Amino acid sequence: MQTKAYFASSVPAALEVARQELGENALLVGSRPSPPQARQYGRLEVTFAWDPKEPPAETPAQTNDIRRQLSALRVAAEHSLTAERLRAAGFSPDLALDIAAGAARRSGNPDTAVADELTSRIPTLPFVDMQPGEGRTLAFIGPPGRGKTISLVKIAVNMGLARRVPVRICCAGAHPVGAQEQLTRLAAILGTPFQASESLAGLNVEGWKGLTLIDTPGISPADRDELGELTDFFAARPEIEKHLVLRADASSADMLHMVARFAGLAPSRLLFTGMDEAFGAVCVVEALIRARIPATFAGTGQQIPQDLEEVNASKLARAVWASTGAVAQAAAA
Ligand SMILES: Nc1nc2c(ncn2[C@@H]2O[C@H](COP(=O)(O)OP(=O)(O)O)[C@@H](O)[C@H]2O)c(=O)[nH]1
Ligand SMILES: [Mg+2]
Repeated sequence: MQTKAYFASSVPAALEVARQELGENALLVGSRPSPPQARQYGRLEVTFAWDPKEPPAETPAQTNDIRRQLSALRVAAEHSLTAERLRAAGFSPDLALDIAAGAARRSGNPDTAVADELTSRIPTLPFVDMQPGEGRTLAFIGPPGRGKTISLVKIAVNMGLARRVPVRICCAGAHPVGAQEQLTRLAAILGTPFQASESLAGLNVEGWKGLTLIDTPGISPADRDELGELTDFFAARPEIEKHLVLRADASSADMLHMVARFAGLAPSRLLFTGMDEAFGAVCVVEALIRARIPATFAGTGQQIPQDLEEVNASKLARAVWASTGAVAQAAAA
């Protein structure tokens, strides 16, 4: 036990200060008139005994301060856990931190906050139903062998023929041997008009009421002339919706490299095929967020026409966030 004296105008006033400073168990041990030299501080000298081992009670202001600090610590811990979980699942460290910071600014359930944050960052655009008499042209561009032709045929069936929208298929440029024949056969099976042209310049895409789908040759880094020809063709026809077709099982760095390579064609959409073969969709989501080019369709298998999905940002975000939990559990096991 220790003692401490307070100068105050009354015993209750001294008790209030002593309880705040020394704790609720401060014990009044005596009071007497203050000596003359201390009278200016209070009429009474009141002495309390207290046990220094008992922590002093916090003032309401201190309690609020501690609560605020605890809540800030909790948010910071949550933030770094989220960032670590996103990073471990394959997001790049800076994007993982950025998403975690955005999620921390959202109120409510932390899991929902991350999914909502991801949803708000994934650019998507729905396929707007075709109106009677409307003409719309979609072109499929990208490197060879990523699924341009197969996606075109899936879209022809699902967005065109199945909805009684007239479809026309065009194929232009120097396609590899057999590719044009494959598309000619597919168009014949679907019963759609088919136009093939050696050069893009010879392609007449105007004046069709319905869906026009253009297959373009796969462009490799060496195909500078073809890329130039495509660039000129699309620059003169800005109304054409250009889907850059990429594989979902590539790394996000590869995807973004392709986006940069085809930037001259100003792709209006990214279309990922092989979602069925990819290990999760983290790379797809990172590429979409970084490229800021929306997705409308995704390929989910080799079956025509059923293996085509319309991309839903919320569904994709929730699937990706749930998959990061599985990665974290596997790492902990
Ligand atoms: N598993 C899977 N394979 C796909 C998908 N889309 C396309 N493919 C396959 O990818 C290969 C190349 O497709 P193709 O349309 O000819 O590519 P293109 O050269 O870009 O026109 C073919 O074997 C397709 O069956 C998909 O969503 N999932
Ligand atoms: Mg092809």
